[in-house]
Amino acid sequence: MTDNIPTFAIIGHPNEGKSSVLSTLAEDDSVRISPIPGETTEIQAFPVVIDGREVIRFIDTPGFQNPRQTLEWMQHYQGADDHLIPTFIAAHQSDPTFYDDCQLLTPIAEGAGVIFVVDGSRPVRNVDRMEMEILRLTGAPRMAVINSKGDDSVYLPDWRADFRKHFNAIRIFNSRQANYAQRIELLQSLQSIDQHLEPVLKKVISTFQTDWQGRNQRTAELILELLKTTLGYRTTAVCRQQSSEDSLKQKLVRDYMAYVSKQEKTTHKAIRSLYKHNIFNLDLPQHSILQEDLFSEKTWEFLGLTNNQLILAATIGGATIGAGIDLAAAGVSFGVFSAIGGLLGAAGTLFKGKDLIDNFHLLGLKFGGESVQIGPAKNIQLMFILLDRSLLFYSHIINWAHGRRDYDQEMLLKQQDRSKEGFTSGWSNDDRKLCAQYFKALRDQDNDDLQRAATRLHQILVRQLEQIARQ
Ligand SMILES: Nc1nc2c(ncn2[C@@H]2O[C@H](COP(=O)(O)OP(=O)(O)O)[C@@H](O)[C@H]2O)c(=O)[nH]1
Ligand SMILES: [Mg+2]
Repeated sequence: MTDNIPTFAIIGHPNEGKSSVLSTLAEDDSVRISPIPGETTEIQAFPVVIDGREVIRFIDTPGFQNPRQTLEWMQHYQGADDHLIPTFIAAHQSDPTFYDDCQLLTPIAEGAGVIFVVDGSRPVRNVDRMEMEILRLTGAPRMAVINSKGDDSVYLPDWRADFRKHFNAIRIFNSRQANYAQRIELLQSLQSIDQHLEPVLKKVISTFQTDWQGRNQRTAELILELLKTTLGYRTTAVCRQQSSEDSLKQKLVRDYMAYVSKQEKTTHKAIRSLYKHNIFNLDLPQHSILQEDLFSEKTWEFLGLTNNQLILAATIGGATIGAGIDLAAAGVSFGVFSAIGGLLGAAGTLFKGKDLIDNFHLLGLKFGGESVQIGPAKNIQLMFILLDRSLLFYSHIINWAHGRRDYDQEMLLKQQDRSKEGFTSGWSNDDRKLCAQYFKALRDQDNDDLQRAATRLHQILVRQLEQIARQ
C-alpha cells in the first residue's frame, strides 16, 4: 500500500494475460494488450478513480526475464528479510539483462500486493515454480489468478496444488469474460491475503458498489430521457404549392425516423461511456438483433411486445391509446404492427406511397389545412422497441470485459439466445401497464401523470438493469 491507496502489482510470465486482467479489473481499455511477448518493459500504474478520487491502483509489469538467476540470488541472500528486494535491485539495476526483473520487483519493494497471473490452460512448468518461489520469498501479500487462454482445464488441479504452497489466495478470473460481479468477487478475495488490507479494501468494494448502482440509476435516467424526447417528438411542415402532399409526408416520416435514430444513438453512446468503454470500437456481435436498424422489419419482429401483449397493455393502460384503436380497426390477424415494421424497414429506399400513407397515422400524422404534423408517436410498440434495444445494448456493454478486444464464440452464442427476444415481452402485466400509462401521459401532455409514471418506470428500469448485471 502506498499513500494508503491499496496497490497491487500484476506479475507473471510474459504473454500470460497480465495486461488483460489489469484492463478488466481497472475497467481501463487504454491498457496495452499485445500478442507479442515482452511488449511491456516498463511498469505502469493504472489508478481506478471514482468521483475524482483514486481508490485503488494496479501496476502493470513486464514479465520475469531471468527467474532462475533471480531465484538463485535470493536463495543465497543472507541479509534481513525486508532488505531482500532493495538489495537485489541495487545489485542488478545496472545489468540490462535484469532490467525487467528489477522493474517488476520495484512496486513490491514499495509495499504493493501481488496478483500473479498464469494461463491455466497449459501445464505448470519449472520456471513457473521458480517465479512462485521468488514471490513467496518477497513476503508480499499475494494472490494467484488463473486466467485461462484456452479451454483446457486438465491442468487446473496441478496449478492449484502448486499455488497452495506459495499464495494466500487463488482465484479463477477470465479477463475476457469477467463481469462486474466477478470483479467484485476478486476484490473480495484480495481482502483475505492480508489483514491490513481488509478495512481499506472493504471501503474500495463499497465504493465500487455504490458507483455501479449510480451508473444503473443514470442509465435508467438516460433511457427515460430517450423515451420522452422521441415518443413525445412532434414536428410540422407546411405544404407548399409545388411540392406534392405525398412527398412532403414521406419527407416528414424520414426526418422523424432519422431524429429518433439519432437520439437513440446519442443515448447508447452515453450509456457506453458510463461503463468506461471509450477507446475500443466495441463491435456488437454479428448476429445480434441490435445490428438491425431501429425501424427495420426484423427489429419489429423480434423486439417489443407480441400483438396480444400490446392489446392488453393498450387497453389496461387507457383505452384511448392509439395502438388499441388502430389494432381494432386493422384487425389483429392482419398484424398492423408487422405492417408498420415492414413499412418502416423500407425507409429511405423502398417507400411505396400508398402503404406509407395508409400507415402514417401510426406515427401520429395529422393533416390540418395546409400543414402536416407528425408525432407524438401513436404506436406504443415504438416505446417497447426503444426499451428493448437500450436494455440489450446495456447487456452487451456490461458483459464486454475491458480486457477483451474481440468477440469469442461462447459469448456470441450466449448473446444470440438472449437476442431472440427483448426484455419487455418478459415483463409483468403491471409493468407493461405502467408503460402504457407513461405513453398515454406523454401523448396527452399530462405532466403530473407523466412525472408519476416516469418515477415508477425509473424503478422498474433500475431493477431490470440490476437483474441483467447479475446474469
Ligand atoms: N483466448 C484468450 N486470449 C487471451 C486471454 N487473456 C489474454 N489473451 C491474449 O494473450 C495475449 C497476451 O495478453 P497480455 O494481456 O498482453 O499478456 P501479458 O504479456 O501478460 O501482459 C494477447 O494477445 C491477449 O489478447 C484469454 O483469457 N483468452
Ligand atoms: Mg503486458
